[in-house]
Amino acid sequence: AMVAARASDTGGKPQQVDVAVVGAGFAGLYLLHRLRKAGLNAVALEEADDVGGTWYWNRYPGARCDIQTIDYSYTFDPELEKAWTWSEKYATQPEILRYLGFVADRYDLRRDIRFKTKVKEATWDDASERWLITTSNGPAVSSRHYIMATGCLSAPKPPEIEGVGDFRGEIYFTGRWPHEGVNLAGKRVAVIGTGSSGIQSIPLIAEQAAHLTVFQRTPNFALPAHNGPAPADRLGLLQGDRAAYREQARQSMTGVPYPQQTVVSWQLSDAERRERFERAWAAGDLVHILTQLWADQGVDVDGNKIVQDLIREKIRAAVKDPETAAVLMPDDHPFGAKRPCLDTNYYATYNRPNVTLVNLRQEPIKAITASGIATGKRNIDVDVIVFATGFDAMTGAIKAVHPITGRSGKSLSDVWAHGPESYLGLTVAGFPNFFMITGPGSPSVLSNMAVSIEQHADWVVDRLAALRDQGFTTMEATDKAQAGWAQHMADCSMVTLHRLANTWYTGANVPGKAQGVMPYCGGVGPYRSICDEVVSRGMLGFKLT
Ligand code: FAD
Ligand code: N01
Repeated sequence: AMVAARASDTGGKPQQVDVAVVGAGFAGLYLLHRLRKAGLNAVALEEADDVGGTWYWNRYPGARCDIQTIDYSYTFDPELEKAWTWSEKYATQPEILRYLGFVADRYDLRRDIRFKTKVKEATWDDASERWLITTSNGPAVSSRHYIMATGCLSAPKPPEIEGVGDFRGEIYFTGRWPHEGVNLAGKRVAVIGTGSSGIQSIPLIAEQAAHLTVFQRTPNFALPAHNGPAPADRLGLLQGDRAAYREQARQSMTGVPYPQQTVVSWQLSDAERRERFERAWAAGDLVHILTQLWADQGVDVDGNKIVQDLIREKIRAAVKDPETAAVLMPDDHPFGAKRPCLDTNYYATYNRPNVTLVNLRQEPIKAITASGIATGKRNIDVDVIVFATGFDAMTGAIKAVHPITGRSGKSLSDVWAHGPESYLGLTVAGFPNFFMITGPGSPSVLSNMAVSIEQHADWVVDRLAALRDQGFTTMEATDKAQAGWAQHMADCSMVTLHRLANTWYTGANVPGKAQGVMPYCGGVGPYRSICDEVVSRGMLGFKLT
């Protein structure tokens, strides 16, 4: 009866499909394509008025990818790869958005996407073995399967600072930047936050604004992107044997085809380490510097500290004022334990006369006032405040659909009250026929997401097709399998340094959020093998009915 009541709230009969997908970003688009090819009829529900997801919303100045674009692309269709050429090593947001639009058109995906449609609630009905999904716009959807491709960096964090409503100037969020752009000429601008979004936008905002004040709480490691054309060596590898290059990415630790480094730091002399570091610094490649220096850099604090020291040296050299340089030097987390940033002129921006850095560790923000920002020490008047304060990552967009009600009336938020639990990062016990793409428990954000998204979507669609072909109607993770996955997740994270930093990977950036390393730390290739093994062992850990 409850289900029927909700359907009638939308004022019409629910739309009947095999599969409901939420989101039309990188993941939702590929899912639609694969579902259609598997003969399953599907609809994607998307809050925005166009495709693109991350690349639709994040239009701030300087927005780009930080995985080389030849790697950060779909790989499912060699013809698609031939039909599109990236103009740069790291494409800009407008170019990536054009690419996703191109993909949507090429595979005629838009006809199955309902735009400007936010999903509000989802309820499993045991009797009919279907999900009922209510929306902000148009009919509800009744589906056999429910896939959340809602993104792990798609729910911006609220400002969390007192007095935002009092401010008389303009306020912007990097993750919701106005489509028409913002004219900052002649204005006094504040940027709060020095994560990837802040670090990409600060140099360009500084060029436009009369004055820029950067409010930094925790300094971050940033590396020069050295953007330009795609590097000849990487392009050569790709073009030499495209299939082998893509396969190596799928089997790699990070989703980018680099070999596993085996030499450890103490087998190298100072000079050899420096030589490796300088080569990596000059390459302008996040994955290279994170994985190719020495094997212990990501697993051992001493091996890691050597990298940190070398980067701090670079910061000291780039920033003229020694006090400012000291404030910019990260000192509270291992390199790589928090997502490092790729920058263009970031540190040099602090040499400009129109840029000031405020160290919030010494003078925390007390409040936002009518005219600007008040710290413990002073009032700083500004015309514009830019929040580059990040996202309620990995679980934010999933929990925003509330409630998601599974078997026996249990809601996902309640089940996850002490932190997200899953099996393979893709499914949750008690929630039949429910799937998450790059959710907590997936390698997602510790990888080239394009590779993880394709793997997740392929695995899920193949399972749905197999289920249908074998005459089953439901699949659900067992509690035991889920507990085993939690243990395996914890074991994997113990051998990395991620647990030693307070970051959005661990939930530490959102006040009150449950703490724990959310992404799977065991690597993309090993993760893929596990997912394949689950299938080859007769859907190990799943109940099929
Ligand atoms: P998204 O692109 O986030 O799409 C999710 C969609 O779901 C959104 O369009 C959203 O509107 C919609 N949605 C969510 N909730 C609802 C709801 N309730 N109802 C209806 N619609 C809903 N990853 C990399 O691997 N390399 C990079 O270089 C890289 N750069 C990044 C740069 C930025 C600025 C950011 C923020 C992230 C970056 N990422 C990068 C991560 C990036 O999010 C992923 O690579 C990828 O784009 C995610 O695709 P997705 O489809 O899973 O999610
Ligand atoms: O967000 P973040 P982001 N008062 O959470 C500060 C991807 N991405 O949007 O560290 C004051 O990293 C916060 O300080 P602290 C990428 O995966 C990629 O920049 O919590 N300050 C931090 O400095 C990335 O990791 C690209 O002390 C506050 C900053 O705001 C992820 O998205 C570009 C505050 C937030 O940094 C998120 O990046 C952009 C407060 N109340 C994003 N709250 C590429 O380059 C937060 N901060 C590809």
